[in-house]
Amino acid sequence: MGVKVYGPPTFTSTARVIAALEEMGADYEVVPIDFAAGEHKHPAHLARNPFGQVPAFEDGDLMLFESRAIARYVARKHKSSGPDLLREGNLQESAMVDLWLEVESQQYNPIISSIVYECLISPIYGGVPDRKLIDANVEKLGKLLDLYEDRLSKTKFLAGDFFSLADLNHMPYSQYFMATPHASLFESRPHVKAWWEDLSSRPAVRKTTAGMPKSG
Ligand code: GS8
Repeated sequence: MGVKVYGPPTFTSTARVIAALEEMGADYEVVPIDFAAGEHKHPAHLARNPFGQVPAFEDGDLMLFESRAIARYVARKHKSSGPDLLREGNLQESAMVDLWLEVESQQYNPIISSIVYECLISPIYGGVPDRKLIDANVEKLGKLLDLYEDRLSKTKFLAGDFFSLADLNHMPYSQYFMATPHASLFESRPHVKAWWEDLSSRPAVRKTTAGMPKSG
């Protein structure tokens, strides 16, 4: 039984898993889930992900949900054949990877996902973007990216001078964010800009983002 990723491949959380699989050169199959038909809330999918969300992941008899946990599993499973995304052989480097993984999920994700939702997703469903919420989060993101700019002026990638899962996990929402009118938050910070250009031009990332919105 091969690896299966359940979910639309262009959705951010599904894309996080696919990007990890692509980075590690792993074989996998995407099983699309029909959101319009509410398939994510059907019993068959709830058995895979009890929150009725995507992605869900299957590797033989191992079933997982939560994209960041799945990406870690993929990085560990294939660490001898792909890039070392977790640095678990080095206590200090792995601590820095863990730290920036936490920054992504606890600080970056809530802010950037709100901007992306208001600017790009809500209008698809007939919603009116909440200007106040966008402005507040754009201000917060600017402050957060100042910290990133400082960090990236000292090291090439977030956890150090090596590419890691901490960088990769930033990709899905950043890809969408760059298609919002607020992309200048990245463009105006030279180290953040260079980091994003590096990240977004990786072959695994290009393949993953093929069906996603593009900047500009
Ligand atoms: C979030 C999954 C999620 O929000 C993860 O896997 O990282 N922390 C989880 N999935 C959204 C699609 S965005 O990619 C989803 O399935 N939403 C449907 C719903 O909540 O009903």
